[in-house]
Amino acid sequence: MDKIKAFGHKSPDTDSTLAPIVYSWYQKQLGVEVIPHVLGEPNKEALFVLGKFKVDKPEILTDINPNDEIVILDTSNPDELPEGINKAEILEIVDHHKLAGGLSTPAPIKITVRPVACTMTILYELVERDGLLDKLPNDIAGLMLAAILSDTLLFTSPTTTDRDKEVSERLEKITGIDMKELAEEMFDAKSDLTGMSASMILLSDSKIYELACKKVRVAVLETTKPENALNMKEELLEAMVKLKDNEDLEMMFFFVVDILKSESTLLVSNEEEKEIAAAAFNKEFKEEILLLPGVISRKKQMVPNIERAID
Ligand SMILES: [Mn+2]
Repeated sequence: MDKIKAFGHKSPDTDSTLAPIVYSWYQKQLGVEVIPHVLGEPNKEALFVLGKFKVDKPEILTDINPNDEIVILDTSNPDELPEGINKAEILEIVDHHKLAGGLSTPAPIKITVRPVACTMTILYELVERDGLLDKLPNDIAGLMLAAILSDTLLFTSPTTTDRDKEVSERLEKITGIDMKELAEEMFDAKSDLTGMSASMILLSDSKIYELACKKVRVAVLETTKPENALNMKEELLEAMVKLKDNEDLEMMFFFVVDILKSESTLLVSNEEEKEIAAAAFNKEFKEEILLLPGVISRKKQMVPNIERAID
């Protein structure tokens, strides 16, 4: 029989790249063999973390076969998963996002969705529940800590809960790693745009939503050096127009998030988007740019505000 495959969402970020590895370690302790996968090339931050803890990059999953047994992590949204996902045999979902609907299974499955900032916080709770904390190896604990730091932007994101902080502190003790130092190294890795085209930048952390019946892409670049991206403004705007055309999108919003200042700069490429964004955040544009102090979370701030404005 084929082995169980675990993976996160498309355009894998640090959580979606590393959670399958941690989940596979966890299942191995329970006597179940699970192979970690990713649905695309991980971002630079995730690759940095894999290198730092000397862990192999999960294999890239290209397609899903109808009888594959799969575990879905860090999403439950079919738009962020391969086509044909409902034909596979979904065994389990572990996630920390809102329920988008659309997945269906012929029989009951295990679903763990908790309102925390990162899949790893939930995986830690499952490992703890099953009495496996003593067995947690340093590298696996390090991956968990790194993903929480990434999803919470070192606890500055409004998605952060007390639970994420508590778990991080325990992981810091287990690994002996200074989490501020680790976060700094990760954010530096993520801010390096060398070798990336405008469209790669737009797609590296990017999700498509159906907002008030409109197909909208909300792309984010978390960085400590926003000027690296903003210097490419013209190319980025051009690439946004092309992407909307290719993907039949009605709108696209690109937020360059300054991790250190906890603010974002929003780029949009037409008048309609400008109006929506100005209404969403109650601010005026200067050129094609809108500066948004305090706006750093796609899930809690960007998407709900845009959705309200479109509506
Ligand atoms: Mn996540």
